Amino acid sequence: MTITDIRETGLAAASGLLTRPVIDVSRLEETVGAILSEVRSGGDDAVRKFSLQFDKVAPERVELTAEEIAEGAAMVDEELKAAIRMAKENIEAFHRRQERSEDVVETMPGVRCWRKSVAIEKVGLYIPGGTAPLFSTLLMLAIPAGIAGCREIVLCSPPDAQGRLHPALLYAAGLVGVTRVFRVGGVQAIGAMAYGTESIPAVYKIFGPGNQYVTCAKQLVQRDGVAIDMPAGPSEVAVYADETADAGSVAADLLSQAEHGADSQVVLVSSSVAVVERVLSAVDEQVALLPRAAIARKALTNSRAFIVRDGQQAMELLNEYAPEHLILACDDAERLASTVVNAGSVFLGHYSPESVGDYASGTNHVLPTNGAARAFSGVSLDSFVKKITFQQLSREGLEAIGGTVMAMASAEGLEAHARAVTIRIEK
Ligand code: HSO
Ligand code: ZN
Repeated sequence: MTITDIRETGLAAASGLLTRPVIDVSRLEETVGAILSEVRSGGDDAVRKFSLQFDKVAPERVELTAEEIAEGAAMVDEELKAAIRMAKENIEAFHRRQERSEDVVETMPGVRCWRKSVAIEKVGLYIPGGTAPLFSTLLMLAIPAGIAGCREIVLCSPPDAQGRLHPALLYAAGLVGVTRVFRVGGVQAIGAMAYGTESIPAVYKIFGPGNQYVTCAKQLVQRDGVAIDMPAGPSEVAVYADETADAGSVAADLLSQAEHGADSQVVLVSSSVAVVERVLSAVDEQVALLPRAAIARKALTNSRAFIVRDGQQAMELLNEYAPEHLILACDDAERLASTVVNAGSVFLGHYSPESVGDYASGTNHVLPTNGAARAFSGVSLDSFVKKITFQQLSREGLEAIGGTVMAMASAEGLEAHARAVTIRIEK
């Protein structure tokens, strides 16, 4: 971790250090695009071919039956089941409160306008594989999808060498109302959900993280009109720690993000040189104890610490960086939090580790990375609905607004627009 002192130089000295490693998907586009178009034309056969080629496993039947899901789920121990249920309750409680009914607005007498949230009928959720697939991410996606009222909630995830999905993933899928489960991963899974195959239904929006091939595939299917949640980049956390912060806790927070992947980014900001030194030595101690030490160590090599003048300069730097997660490990966390303009999710004070939000407090952990927090929000109930506007005019309403529409339509040279009004009024 490099330490940069910006107390004298100001933010300019930091800006080069805050840039993320550039992931250039253009060089992947050809490969990924070719797989997608083969899946589009070849359906299940193509999915099978690529599953064998890339994942070395391709079960004859890709969809799991209800019995298979229940059998897998039954293997989860009671303690983990209870934990998943509690997380589900909290995520559900938080996302349910995002439901809004909007008022009918009478913009002029007789001109009534309103807006309604309507669920996206079919959504696809992608959960990457690995030793422990992130079943928590399935909760973060399927729970709001269920609340929104999505009719078809499709899950795709790559199976292990025996063709099985992780029991906890299956338990979570059963709990949160996933409607169909497929053991397919990679670009072929994204293609299948985008275009549909004999076995896998096409969906209208695809959610979930993945490696750069999966991310590239999501971006490419978008060009064909399939919506996506957001391009997922490497995970990030930034921590602002003042003198009251506990070095061990801050170190653990930094490492909890670093252990996600070798490309994860962690940033530490403090006005105290002593705090930075204490945190970095705690990081050194703790990293050695981690099962994923090698990954975390790699991530730490592209991570940075900054010494700032005060909380205000810290926030200028952090707003510039726009982290996916921001932890304010300081005394006046609430005051600083009110000045956050760019961040995916913010954790206030000394007792709010990011991992709580990752799993169980209720907020969503699918968040904008790579600086996207400047303009994008994390996944929420809104991600699973469209907002449709409605309007209804009375004759009086049309008479009142007609002159305005006619004047504007004529000025744009669009006479049929004007006529649509006059023909009604003149009747
Ligand atoms: N920190 C990740 C989410 C996650 N953490 C899942 C543990 N499991 C999102 O940035
Ligand atoms: Zn995490």
